[in-house]
Order: sequence, then C-alpha cells, then structure tokens
Amino acid sequence: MAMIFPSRRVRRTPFSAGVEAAGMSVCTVYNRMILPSVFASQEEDYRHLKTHVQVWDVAVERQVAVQGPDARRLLDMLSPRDLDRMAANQCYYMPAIDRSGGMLNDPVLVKLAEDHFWISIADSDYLLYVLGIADALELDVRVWEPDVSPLAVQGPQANALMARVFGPSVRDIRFFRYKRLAFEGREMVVARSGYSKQGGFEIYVEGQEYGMPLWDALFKAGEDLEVRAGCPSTMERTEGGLLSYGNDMDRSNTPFEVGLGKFVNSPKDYIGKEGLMARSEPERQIRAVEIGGEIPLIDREWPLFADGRKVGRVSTAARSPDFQTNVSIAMVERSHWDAGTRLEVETPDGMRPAEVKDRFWA
Ligand code: THG
Repeated sequence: MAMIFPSRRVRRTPFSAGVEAAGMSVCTVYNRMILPSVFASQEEDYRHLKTHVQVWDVAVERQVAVQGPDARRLLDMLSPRDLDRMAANQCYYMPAIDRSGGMLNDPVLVKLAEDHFWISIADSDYLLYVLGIADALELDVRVWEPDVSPLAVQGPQANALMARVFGPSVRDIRFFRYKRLAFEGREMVVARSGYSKQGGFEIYVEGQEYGMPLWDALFKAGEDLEVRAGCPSTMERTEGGLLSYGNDMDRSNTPFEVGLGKFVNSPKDYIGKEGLMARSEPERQIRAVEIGGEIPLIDREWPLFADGRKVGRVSTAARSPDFQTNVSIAMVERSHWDAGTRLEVETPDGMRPAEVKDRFWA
C-alpha cells in the first residue's frame, strides 16, 4: 500500500519525533492527525501490551474545550448522561447524539471545573456541532480546540512506571478520575483511563514544550520494565469490546444499539431526548461474534448471513492469540442476536462460520 504524503493538513503531534524514533511502521489518520497503528507487528505489540507497559501517542484524542458561565448549560443540552453527580475530578464516557438520537461521537468528558470541560473526542468533527449549538443559542461560552495532547501509559506495569515519573500518589487515582500532578514543575491532568483493558493512565499534555521531555522521561524511568512505544491494539480492544466510532457505529446508530443505553439517564431536556426515547427498544445491537478460519484485515463492513438472509454486519475483526480464535464486533438483528446463534460472515476472502457470544472475551 502507498504511504501518506506528508503535509501540514495531516497533523503531527508533540510526540511524533518519539514514535518515529521508536519505529512506528504503520499509521492511520484520526481527527486529521497521525495515529500510530503498528510498531513491531500487530501480534508482538499486543503481547507486549498485555505483559509489560507501553507509552501511546494518542494526541488524536482531541479536546473540545467548553468554558464560560453557560458551559454547564451547554453540556446539559449535549449530554444524554446525567452530569449532576459528576465530581470536579471525574471523567465520563458519554454518548454524543443528534436530534434524532443518532451517534455523533463517543467522547470522554473531562470536568476541569464547574464552568470548564474538555470533551475528548473520537474521530468526527464534533467541535463544529458543539460550536453550532452554542452560537445558535448565543450562549456565554467559549468553544475551541486547545493545544492538548493525551499521552497514554497502558499495561500491567503502568502503575509502577507512572509512580516513578509522577510519584506514588498516582496509585490512588481511581478509574475515570484524575489528579493534577507535576512533571518538571508543570501541572498535568493525569487520569486513570485509556483505550485498553490492561489498565493505565492518560496524561493530558498542554502545549508542545513538555511532549518530548515527558516521552523521554517515561522511557528512561521504564527501561527495566521493558517499556516500549505502542498504540491502541485492534486485537486487544476487540477482545475487550471497546468500540471505535466510524468503525463500529456512526450516525445511523443510537446509543441503545451500541450498548451505551446505560449512559442515557439525564433528567434534563437535552437535544435528541425525544428522538432517542422513541428508539429505546432497538431492533439490532452490538454483539461479540466469534469467526472461524483465517480472516484478512477488515477495511469495510462484512455482512452477516443466516439462511442466505442478511442479519447484520461485522465492523471490527482480528485474530486473538490468547483466545485462539477470531474476535469481532458486530451489529446483529434482534432475530439473531441471542448467544449461541450460528451465522456466516462474508469476508473478501470468502464465507466464514460465525457465532454470537454472550459477552466480549476480556
Ligand atoms: N480516552 C480519551 N479520549 C478518547 C478515548 C480514550 N477519545 C476517543 C475515544 N477514546 C473515545 N471512545 C472511547 C471508547 C471507550 C472508552 C473510552 C473512550 C472506555 N470504555 C470503558 C469500557 O467500555 O469498558 C469504560 C467505560 C465506562 O464504564 O466508563 O474506556 O480512550 N481521553
């Protein structure tokens, strides 16, 4: 395959020099920015992530900053998730929807202060939607993309590595909470979160200046922990059922269809509430689906069939070395979504047997 022609439009990150020196071999583009996909090999990266600790350049998790007297009012209009009990040091996984309940994004909301939030977005232009609402209603709020670049530290040795760089108090950060901790005298938001099921942290690095110094400090401190550069792993995140906007869902899906119904609980009159309530009994839903045989890389939907009729589609699939099968994320019609249902999936290399599972693997 061809490489990406470099240009300013495909943005670099404060850590790009680090990932290049570390041997990034394949990358993708996400929020118009470079996201590493592979270093050594998919399988080697996966094994290392599940055994040691990795540092990930996830600057592509861009922030939509919302600040001002009407910040909370704006968030209450955007969020199907009840924000009333959200603590000042908390993060929320939040479905972002349009007026008919269609998914626009699936960000992590970070509460910095009562009047200041970061919406840590997946791969869609959610800033334009947020700004559109704020401008149309002439709200007293600022909406912008700050120069903030998350760096993730993921894997079983993440606590050990982070304690060496940010101090032992990182161990007390609870899941989806954060602390402001100093690196070289600069305070940074350090959250226990990240796009893997191996545990770890995300450091929201503000500005360009501290990017490479922090990157280098993590590698220096983690030498004996065998720290390496890594990136979100399709194999690992599919085992764990972590969803990817644009792959596993888009605007044609509701939060109920993609398993995010548990985050639809706001008592407020948010945009899309009516549309969503009319669609609260979905006719299709995300399922873990096991696929037999050999499968290629997936760059399009693979249709799922039962008795020659299309009953769904696979949107993410990968070999799982640990579970010795192919794991996948699929959208399946109600008639065929029960665990144990046997289906067939049409891959570009031919038909493969598939089976609906009762849950994800990890
Ligand atoms: N971290 C941050 N920003 C992000 C992502 C991230 N923006 C883009 C993308 N990832 C958004 N999508 C997700 C998807 C899943 C999770 C986080 C962001 C996730 N889910 C957990 C799960 O499903 O098990 C926990 C959800 C919960 O129960 O709260 O972590 O990774 N900053």
